[in-house]
Amino acid sequence: MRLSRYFLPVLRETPADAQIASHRLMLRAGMIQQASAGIYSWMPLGLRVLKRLEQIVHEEQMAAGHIPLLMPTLQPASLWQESGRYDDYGQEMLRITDRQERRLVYGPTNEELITDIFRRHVNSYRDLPLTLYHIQWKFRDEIRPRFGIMRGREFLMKDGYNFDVDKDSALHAYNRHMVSYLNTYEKMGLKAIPMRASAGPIGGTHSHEFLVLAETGESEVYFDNDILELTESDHKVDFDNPQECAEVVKRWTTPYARTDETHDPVEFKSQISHSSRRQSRGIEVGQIFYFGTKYSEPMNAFVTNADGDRVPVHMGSHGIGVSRLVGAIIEANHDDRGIIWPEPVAPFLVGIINLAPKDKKTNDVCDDLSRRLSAFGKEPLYDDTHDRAGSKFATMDLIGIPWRLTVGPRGLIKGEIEMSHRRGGQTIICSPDEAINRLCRGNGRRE
Ligand code: P5A
Repeated sequence: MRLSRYFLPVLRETPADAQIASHRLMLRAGMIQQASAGIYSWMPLGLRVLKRLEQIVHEEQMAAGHIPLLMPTLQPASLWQESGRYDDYGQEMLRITDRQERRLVYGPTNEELITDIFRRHVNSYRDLPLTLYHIQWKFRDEIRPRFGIMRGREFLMKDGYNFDVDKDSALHAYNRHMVSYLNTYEKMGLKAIPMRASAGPIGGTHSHEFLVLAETGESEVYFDNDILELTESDHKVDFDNPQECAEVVKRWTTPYARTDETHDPVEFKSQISHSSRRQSRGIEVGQIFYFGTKYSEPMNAFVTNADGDRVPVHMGSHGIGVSRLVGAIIEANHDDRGIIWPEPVAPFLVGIINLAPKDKKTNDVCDDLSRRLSAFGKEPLYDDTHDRAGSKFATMDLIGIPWRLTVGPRGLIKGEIEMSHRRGGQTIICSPDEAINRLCRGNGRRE
C-alpha cells in the first residue's frame, strides 16, 4: 500500500481529552475517529487491526468446534420480555420503536435471540452439543463511556452460546471455552489471566473474566504471582476430550486470581505467601459464563434426552471484547514514540521508507521490495511521499509497524538498505534480498 494513496490521518498534536495511552495513540495514529460519545468510526489502519483480531478469534473458535453465524444488531423486545430481562436490564439498553410501533432493542448481548433460534430448530439430545457464535456490534448505553474504544457504547464483541443436554456436558463447554480463550489471547501476543468473577446481569453459577494487567485498567484484581508463569502455547489440547480441557482449567484456576467482586482477603492471605501476593489493575478482555437453564426454562427451549424425557437445555455464554482488545494490546505494547504492535496483530508487518522519491534507482528497489513482500502475503506500507525523512520515521514509529526497511541512494551505491526492528530497536544493514529472506523465511505461502 502506497502511503501517498492511503488514508492515514495522523495527528502531530496529542489530543487533550484522551487520558490513557491507548486512546491517545489510536487518535494520533489515525485509527479511530469519534462520531459521538462512546461511538467511533474505524479508520483504515484501525480496521486492519480489528480484522486481524477477528481472524484470530475465528481460527480459534473453529479449532474448538464452534460454529459461526450472524445475528442482527436489532432484536425484538418481545424476546427480552419472555426471559424477564426487558425490565431488568435498565437504562443501558437502547430501546427503539419502529414505524409500525414495534418495539426493538439494539442488542447489548444475544442470549435471548440465540435461544429463540435454537428452540425453533433443535428438539433432541442427538443434535447436541452445539455451540454457535458470531462477531457483531453491540450497544450498551454506558453511563460513563471513556478511554476511547476501551469503554465504548457501541463495541465489537465475539459472543458464543453453548447448548448441552445436561450440566456435565455444559461444564465441558465452559472449560473448552476457557482453553480456547487462553489460546486466542496468546496468539494475539497478550497475557490474559482468567480470574474468578461475579456473573452480573448475564447470570449463572460459574464465571471467569480474562484480564490483561495494566495500570490504566478499570478492574482491581488480586492474584498469585505464580499464575504469570503459566502458558498454553506449548500444549495442544483435544477440545473433544473433557478430561484434557479440565486439566488445563485446573492448572489455570488453582492459583488464586480474582476480581474485586469475588476477592476474599482471608483466603488471599492464607493461600499465598506474602512475597507472591499481587494486587493490580486489569483490563477485562473477555468473560465466560455457565448459567444452566436461566434462559431455556422461561423461553421454553427444551430437548428430549436419552431417556425420552423433555428437559430444559443447559447453556452458557462466552464473550471476547474484540474492539476493546485493540486498546488493551496498545496499553501493553507502546513506548514514548508510539505503538509497538505484536506481529500477529500488526496492521502491516513491514513499513518501507523511501528516502529519495525523486531517485529512479531508489524507487525501483522500493517497488521491487513491495511487490515481493506482497507476493508472500505481507503487503507492506510503503511511504513514497515527499515528506521529510524525520517525519517519515516518526510516523512509522507512531503507528507501530514491527519492521522498517529504509531505502536511499547512498546505501544503494553498495547495494544496501537498512532493516530495523521497532520493538528491539536493533538495525542491520543488508541487501534487499536478505531483508526479504529474513521477513518471509519459512512462509512461502501466498495469501
Ligand atoms: C458473554 C457473551 C456478555 O455479554 N453475553 C454474550 C456475555 N459478557 S460481558 O462480559 O458483558 O461482555 C463480554 C466482553 O465484552 C467487552 N465489553 C466491552 N467492550 C467495550 N466497551 C464496552 N462498553 C464493553 N462492555 C463489555 C468486555 O471485554 C467483556 O469481557
